[in-house]
Amino acid sequence: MKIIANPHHREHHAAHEFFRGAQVEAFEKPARQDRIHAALSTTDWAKFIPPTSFPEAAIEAVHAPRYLRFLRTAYAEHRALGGAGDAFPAVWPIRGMRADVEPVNFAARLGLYSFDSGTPLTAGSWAAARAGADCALTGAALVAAGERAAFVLTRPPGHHAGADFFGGYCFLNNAAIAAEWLIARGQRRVAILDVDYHHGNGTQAIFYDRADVLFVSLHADPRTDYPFYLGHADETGEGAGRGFNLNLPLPQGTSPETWFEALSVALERVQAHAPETLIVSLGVDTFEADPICAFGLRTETDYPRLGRAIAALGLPTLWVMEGGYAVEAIGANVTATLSGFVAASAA
Ligand code: OKP
Ligand code: ZN
Repeated sequence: MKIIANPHHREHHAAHEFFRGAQVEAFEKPARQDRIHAALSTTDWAKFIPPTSFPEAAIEAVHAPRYLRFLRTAYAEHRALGGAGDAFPAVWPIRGMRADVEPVNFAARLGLYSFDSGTPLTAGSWAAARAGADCALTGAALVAAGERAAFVLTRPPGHHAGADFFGGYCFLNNAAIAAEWLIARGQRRVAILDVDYHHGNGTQAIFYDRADVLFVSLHADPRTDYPFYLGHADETGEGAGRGFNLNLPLPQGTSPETWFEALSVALERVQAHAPETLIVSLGVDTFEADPICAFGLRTETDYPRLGRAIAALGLPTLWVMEGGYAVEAIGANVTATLSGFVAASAA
């Protein structure tokens, strides 16, 4: 399987984030991709390739031009104002306030284009995220050209980023950018299956009123878990998209057995959509020892089973890396998933 690894990911390295009132080391850190890369390198099937450059139009097909304009220069603006270290938003336009007027003030724009204070904007955030989008597009092009599958190995992740906002460690929605590119290239139906522990609120929002891109997600119940304000079971799509959004929220402590029952429901919905391409937002923060999550998946048994279950669909598949914060196990968990997929695809 070809693996498109983001060569610029290390440029996004947050010094810290805030956790329960304290400054802690950022969970979303460069070692995540490096560990996955090292683990995949030990297999006999992983073929690493660099991304090719895609035009800005492929990003603008998903993200608002004014948001992209902001992101490109945001860190430079922060520094020019005397900002030291990473930029954290501190003010947001909540209900009843205006989001349509772009403020002049930098802090006000930082809040307009974000939804949490847990996503440090660093000197290299744009470079890393933009290269990640190229990785996703490169992978989409490979699968569209007939590859059985490809894996987009990138960070920062993407599934929390919406058309015009960042948050949840995400800036550009890699899975959505890939899906939109496939549709623009003439595919009629694409499915995005999000198995990250957290609900992919950005991906859901981007395709919520559309029937061509199905979004299906298994995740921790937003009543207890991030991103809190989206991801409930009654969110089924709107307008033309009614019926093309499926959320399967699960309680904290969900066992592998229950998780795989929900996966079966998700896979049935994907199959019914008959997509020309399946995009999997792969988060391995469902791991039993993840430091910020609470599901129970195990390295040796459950991740290969996930890979096999996806392979059994027989669909051209683009895997896109999202979360996973147990850094010492992240390489083994991703490799186990993709190895299960590769073995079952060959069979
Ligand atoms: C991104 B992805 C820790 C609290 C959690 C946001 C979690 C984002 C997860 N300070 N902050 O879906 O894995
Ligand atoms: Zn996650």
